[in-house]
Amino acid sequence: MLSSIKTMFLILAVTFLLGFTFFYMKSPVFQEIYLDKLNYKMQHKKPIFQRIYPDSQPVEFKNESWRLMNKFPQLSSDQDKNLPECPEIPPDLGPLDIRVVYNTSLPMIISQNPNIRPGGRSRPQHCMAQQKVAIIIPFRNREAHLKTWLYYMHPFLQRQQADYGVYVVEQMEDTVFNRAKLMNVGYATASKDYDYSCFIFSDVDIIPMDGRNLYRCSTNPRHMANSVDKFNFKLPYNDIFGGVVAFKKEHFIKVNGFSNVFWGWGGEDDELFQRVVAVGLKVDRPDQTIARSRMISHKRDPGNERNGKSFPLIRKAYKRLHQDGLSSLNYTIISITSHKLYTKVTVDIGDGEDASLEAN
Ligand code: BGN
Repeated sequence: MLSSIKTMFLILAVTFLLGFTFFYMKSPVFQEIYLDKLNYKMQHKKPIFQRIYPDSQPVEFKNESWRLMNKFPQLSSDQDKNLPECPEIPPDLGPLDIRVVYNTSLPMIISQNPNIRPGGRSRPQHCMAQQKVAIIIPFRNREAHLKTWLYYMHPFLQRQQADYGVYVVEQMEDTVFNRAKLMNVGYATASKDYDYSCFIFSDVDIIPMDGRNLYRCSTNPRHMANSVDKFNFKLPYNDIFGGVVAFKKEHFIKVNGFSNVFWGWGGEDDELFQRVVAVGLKVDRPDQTIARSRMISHKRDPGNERNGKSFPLIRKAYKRLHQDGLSSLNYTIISITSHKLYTKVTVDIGDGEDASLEAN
């Protein structure tokens, strides 16, 4: 009797342990810890993060005054080639008051930003920007978030004396969302539009809370949103590379862009990080005090459920790198529309049926 109770107890304990291990290994917590370790195994390359510290003293703004001060007028016509170069660090930048905006409208944002040219383009009037920056935003059914993004980001980018254009890339069909592939389409479309040297890949719901977080490229690919309110302004895991990243054109080509095979939420940014490590690049991160960013909270969108297949894909990133990405990108542009505040690219990227083929 006693021994059968013992046996039953043992069987229960073993089952519990096995079950626990199984679910733990499937959980994002375990996978994220594992992702941090992956680089050490893979090619024995240690990811190196370089911190970028701002040189300038922060300037304090009252409420939203910074949005409406047109201190750095941008240009609405052709630029004089003899202008001096803009300074490395634009003057008068500092922490910003960012909230979710409910009471605005596109006409209001347009009237508050008179120097934005069609397609959401702008550049400084009194100096020549050192970089030409394309901002790529993957999109589907997030009008309210886009409005908040435009409301803050046009004044933000103008204050930073940026020569920039905004590209909103919308997945047309009702199939599972593919953020990474939309980023690749944005890159390809913007590149045909203008001689961009720097590409910033941004979610529509992340707004930087400090003007010193320069939306431009640095020596290495740059992880801008490394201090998000949703994660208490800390990194949830060391190798996180999500939200907003900036790539020099030659670096984005070197990593062959994003993978095209990530359908659904999660992992495509971790995979991009593996590509960066695999080609021997480092990652820059602005200091966490200036990288503070606001994420507009929302429920997970329908059609963008967690991608259950991302973990094995991330582990094999270095194997697929040259076959899967910009070099294998196929899509059909439905329309390219020049709105007053952004260029809207509507695209048919398929439905992932061929994903297993692409992944090989
Ligand atoms: C991670 C996601 C990232 C996302 C961050 C922050 C995955 C892959 C399996 C571990 N990674 O869990 O894509 O940016 O959370 O939300 O899902």
